[in-house]
Amino acid sequence: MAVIAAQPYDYPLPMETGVALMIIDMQRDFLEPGGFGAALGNEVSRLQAIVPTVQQLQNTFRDRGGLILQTVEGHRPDLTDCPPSKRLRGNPRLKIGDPGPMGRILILGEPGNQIIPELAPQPGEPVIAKPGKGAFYNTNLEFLLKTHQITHLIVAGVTTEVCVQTTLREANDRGYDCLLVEDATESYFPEFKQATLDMVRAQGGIVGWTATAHQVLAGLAQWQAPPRFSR
Ligand code: C5J
Repeated sequence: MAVIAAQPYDYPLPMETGVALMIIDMQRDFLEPGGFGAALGNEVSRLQAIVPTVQQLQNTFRDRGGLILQTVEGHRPDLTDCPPSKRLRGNPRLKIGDPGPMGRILILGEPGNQIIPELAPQPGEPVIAKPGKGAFYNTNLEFLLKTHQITHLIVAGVTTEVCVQTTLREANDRGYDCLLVEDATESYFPEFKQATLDMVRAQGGIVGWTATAHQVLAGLAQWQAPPRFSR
């Protein structure tokens, strides 16, 4: 049995466990100027600070043969999967689907919708396109996790209180044991990040666990991916 030192208590990782690293929405839309995040009026630069830490987790999972899943938030070019409420909310300067400096805002396949080059997936690493904030809504994520016999999710990415937290809650309700990596997630609003970390691990881990990347890496050093996950 491997263990990750975590809050509110140690996160147990039995050797036969299916563990996946889930990296949420590390796409140019949220991390670079001119994308969806900036169109909503946010200062995007603070999100870039977590990139090396997420990269470290990604490299470790690759080395250990663990499953790595990434998500991107995006919509079909014809916007049939984008509710008008989402497009119009807040009357942003650039709406979803409008042409922007990195192509059409939050549209699948556009330059702004690409995962940042530092975290680009390797062949065989699934990328789930999601039209909503939660990664389970209108996607085949649950099917994919079941196929790979995954029960434990180590979660990183942006933004902490929106897509990351929504996905954590969706996963928790479906029975997954989720650990949010404190320094591998970020928000445009530091106080919202802190509140999310506190909420996740409150009440005995009502949504899951939190730990630093250092703690996760130390715990993972004792764990070896079962052969079925080896690539
Ligand atoms: C947002 C996300 N914030 N990935 N998306 O709209 O958190």
